[in-house]
Amino acid sequence: MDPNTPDKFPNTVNIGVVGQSDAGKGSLINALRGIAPRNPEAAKTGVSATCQEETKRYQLSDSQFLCELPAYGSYKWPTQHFSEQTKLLKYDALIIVVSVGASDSLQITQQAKDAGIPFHIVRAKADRDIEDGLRDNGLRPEETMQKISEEMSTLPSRNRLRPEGLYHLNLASKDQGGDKPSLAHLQKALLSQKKLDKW
Ligand SMILES: Nc1nc2c(ncn2[C@@H]2O[C@H](COP(=O)(O)OP(=O)(O)O)[C@@H](O)[C@H]2O)c(=O)[nH]1
Ligand SMILES: [Mg+2]
Repeated sequence: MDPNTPDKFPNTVNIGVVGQSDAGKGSLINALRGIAPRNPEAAKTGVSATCQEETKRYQLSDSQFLCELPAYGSYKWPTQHFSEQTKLLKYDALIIVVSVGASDSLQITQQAKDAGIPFHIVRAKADRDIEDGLRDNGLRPEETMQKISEEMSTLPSRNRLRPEGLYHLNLASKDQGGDKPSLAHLQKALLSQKKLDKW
């Protein structure tokens, strides 16, 4: 069982960041907090941090926390028991970080929807997608972005899942380049997130 489940912190707004290993959860948290990856207060990122043992909490505002959940689908955190072990449905909002299309996270997205939890879908590594698109299919950056944005919206709309927002971001560049407006949009949405009053 995860020791840092959201029910232990009933007086804070708990925003869960969930996804498979290497999806970019830690990098997203650092970008949203405006903290460089090697800052001592940053979420650890990269190879050494991909198999996290428990949920880690990072302050976003006075009352709000971004909570990096362990990667689901790992040996210690099989997808089947993940939501029960992390008390996933006790979060006030979820950011679902998808790596390969959005199908890997369909189950979690569906659970969030059924529980009435607002959720945002983020795909990181837009810069790598652009490189791959060029190398594999000779696509221009805007063509790759268009293709992926269609791919990202197909799955939720086909399954009647309504994310608060869909984002495709480059989290690697120091200033987030052209992705700054998108990131700021997500940040603003999160800062206005209140405690869900259903409990
Ligand atoms: N090129 C690129 N690398 C990224 C991006 N986001 C994350 N990464 C890298 O991908 C690896 C995994 O990221 P991390 O945030 O640790 O993923 P986590 O396991 O989901 O927490 C790290 O080496 C990051 O630096 C991105 O947008 N672009
Ligand atoms: Mg991580």
